[in-house]
Amino acid sequence: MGPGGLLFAQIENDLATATICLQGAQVTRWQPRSQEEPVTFMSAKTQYTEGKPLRAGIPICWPWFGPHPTDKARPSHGFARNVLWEARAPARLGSGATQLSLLLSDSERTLASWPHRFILEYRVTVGDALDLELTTTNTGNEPFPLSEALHAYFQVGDIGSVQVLGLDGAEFVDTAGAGQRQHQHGAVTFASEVDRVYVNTEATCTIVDPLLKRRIHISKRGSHSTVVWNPWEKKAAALADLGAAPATRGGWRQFVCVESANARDNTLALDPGQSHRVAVRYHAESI
Ligand code: TA6
Repeated sequence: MGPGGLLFAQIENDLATATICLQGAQVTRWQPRSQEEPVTFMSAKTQYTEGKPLRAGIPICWPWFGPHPTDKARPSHGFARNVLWEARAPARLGSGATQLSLLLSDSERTLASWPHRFILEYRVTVGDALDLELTTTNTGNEPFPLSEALHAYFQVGDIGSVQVLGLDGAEFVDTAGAGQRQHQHGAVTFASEVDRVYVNTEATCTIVDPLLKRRIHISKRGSHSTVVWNPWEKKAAALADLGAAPATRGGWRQFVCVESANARDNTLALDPGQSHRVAVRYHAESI
C-alpha cells in the first residue's frame, strides 16, 4: 500500500529499479543502474488519488486517446489509467530482467463507459531497457474502434535544450494550435507549448539531452502515431498536479512526453476475436 491508499509493485534487480502503480498499470518510475537519474519523470506535485492517473512515468491511454470522440463527459484518454488492474506474479528472466504481467478486462464499470468486451494484457519487462507490450483482444461479438497511447513522460535536464530526433518529414496534427496539419522539418525543439500527433510513423525516436548527458531511444512496433508534448508555462499552471514553477525538480521544464500511440488517422478497428499489440522499448545511453 502506498500514498493515497494506492497499490504499488516495486521491482529491483541488478539491472534497474522500477515502481508500478496497479491503478492504471502505470509504471511511475524506471531507473537503469547505468543512469544516475530516473529515465521517467514524476511531477513534484503528483496527486495520489483513487481514480486519477499520476503525473508520472507512463500512463496508458486506452481505449480512446484524448477527449472521447462524441461525449466530452467521459474521461480524457479513456479509463484504463483510472482503474485497478490485476497483477500476476513477477518472473525473473535469464537476462536478469524482471517481467510483470498485468491484466484488465471488461466489468460492469467499464461496460458503463464503453460498451465492449475486451481483454487487455500488459507485459512490463524491467531491465537495462524497459520493454512494454500492450495487447488488446476483442472478446465481444462486434468490432470496436481503438485509439491508444503509452503516454511516456521522460525526465530531461531542461526542455529548452532537448531535441527529439526521428520525426523529420512526418506529418503532424498541431493540437496546440488550431489542429492544422504540417510536416516536421529536422529535429523537434521546444520554445513554447508543443502538442503534436505525428501520424503514419513507426520510426524510432531519440531524445537528445545535453544537460543530463544522455540519449533516450524509443523504438516501437504496432504503433503508427507518435505524440510529442510539453505544456509550457501557461498550460502547466492550469494543471494542479504540475504547476507553473519552472526551475524546481519535477517541474514542467523537466519533462518531454514522447508517446507511442495509435491515434487520429491511425485509429484501429478490432474485429471480434482479433488482437492488436503495441510493443515499445526505452533505452538510455550516456553521452
Ligand atoms: O498527449 C498530449 C495530451 O493529449 C495533451 O493534449 C495534454 O492534455 C496531455 O495529453 C495530458 O493529458 P492529461 O489528461 O493527462 O492531463
